[in-house]
Amino acid sequence: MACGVEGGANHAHMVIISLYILLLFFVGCSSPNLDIAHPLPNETAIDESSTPHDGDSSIFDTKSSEALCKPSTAPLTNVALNKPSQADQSRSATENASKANDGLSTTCWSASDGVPGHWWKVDLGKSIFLNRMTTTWQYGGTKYLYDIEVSNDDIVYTKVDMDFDPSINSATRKDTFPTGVCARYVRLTKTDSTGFWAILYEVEIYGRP
Ligand SMILES: [Ca+2]
Repeated sequence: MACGVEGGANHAHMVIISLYILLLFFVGCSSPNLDIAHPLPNETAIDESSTPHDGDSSIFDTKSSEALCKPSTAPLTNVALNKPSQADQSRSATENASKANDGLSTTCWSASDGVPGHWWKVDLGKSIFLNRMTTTWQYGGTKYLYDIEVSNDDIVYTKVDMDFDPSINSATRKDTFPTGVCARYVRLTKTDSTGFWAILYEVEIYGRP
């Protein structure tokens, strides 16, 4: 099922969304790469306390990583594909967390508003050295900001200083992990206060299983 458009709180927003829906009718909802100007809903105060942060930096310790992750020469693989995933909320049963890593570009996970702090996470099943990840959002050109955190126990998460270009003008973003990041769980938290909803069509995480 194709993903819906964002909801809105005011009349002007609804009118413009209606126009957008008409546009979708003509171009198809399965085109998340469209760079479409979009109205900003009323901004909501940022609640940084709800954003998961901090953690144990030992996840990047060489000895700890070697104990958890085995070096592998296997081809880089999307190790997140169809793995168990969760989110802090979902807009509907058809736009739940699993839709962000089901391998389908037409399905998505959607939060139910544009408040920053909504998160999505995946259990890779075992600790793996991670290489890079790709996230495909609903819109391009809106400069989504998000934190990437990793964990090996799903309790203590460590924010990763990812290498990405914040000015990239595309719905699909590519982030590279620093060398030696060994993790089983990856959590993505949307942090910007633009008002755009956290709507992820697909998350691909590449490592050598
Ligand atoms: Ca999908």
